[in-house]
Amino acid sequence: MTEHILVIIKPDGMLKGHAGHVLARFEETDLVLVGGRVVKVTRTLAETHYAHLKDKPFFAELIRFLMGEFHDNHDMVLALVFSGDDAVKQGRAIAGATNPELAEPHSIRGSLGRVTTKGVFENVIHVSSDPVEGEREIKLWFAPDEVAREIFPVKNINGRKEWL
Ligand code: IDP
Ligand code: MG
Repeated sequence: MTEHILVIIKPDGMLKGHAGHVLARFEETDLVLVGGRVVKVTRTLAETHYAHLKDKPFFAELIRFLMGEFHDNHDMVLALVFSGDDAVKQGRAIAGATNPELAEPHSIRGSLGRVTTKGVFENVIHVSSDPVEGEREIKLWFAPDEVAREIFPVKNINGRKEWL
């Protein structure tokens, strides 16, 4: 079934110059790139993106991480939308396990990630973990006009498109 996922090159990946490698890995699949933009990560965006993790002990640190505070204040990330059959399964396989130390050696996180001495997971990319999460995240990070295919229904308000 066709699924849609959000992929983010996180600040550690951006700072270390891994965006091209990540793109190349996704281009080896038959997933279709339908959206891409460099986004400045505000606190609101980071907290909304990770809202479901707000009770985790690492939440405050995670928000600071996504805002680039551990990486030279590099608060610009590359956000991508991919569509295709089993996009979640394919994308998560490319990413590898959440903890880079436990991730498969050839996955992005296994090969390029690390756990810092302070215990922060530098795991290079975010990939939506199910289609519902993918839809929520894509609608958070992208406006309808920023996605090149109409992957979700939109409404027209005064000539402007909004997600339905
Ligand atoms: P995922 O990114 O593989 O989907 P989630 O459980 O959704 O993993 O967690 C979101 C992010 O929170 C992870 O990518 C990682 O940056 C961070 N994180 C998750 N679990 C831990 C942890 O146990 N310690 C530190 N950071 C964590
Ligand atoms: Mg997740």
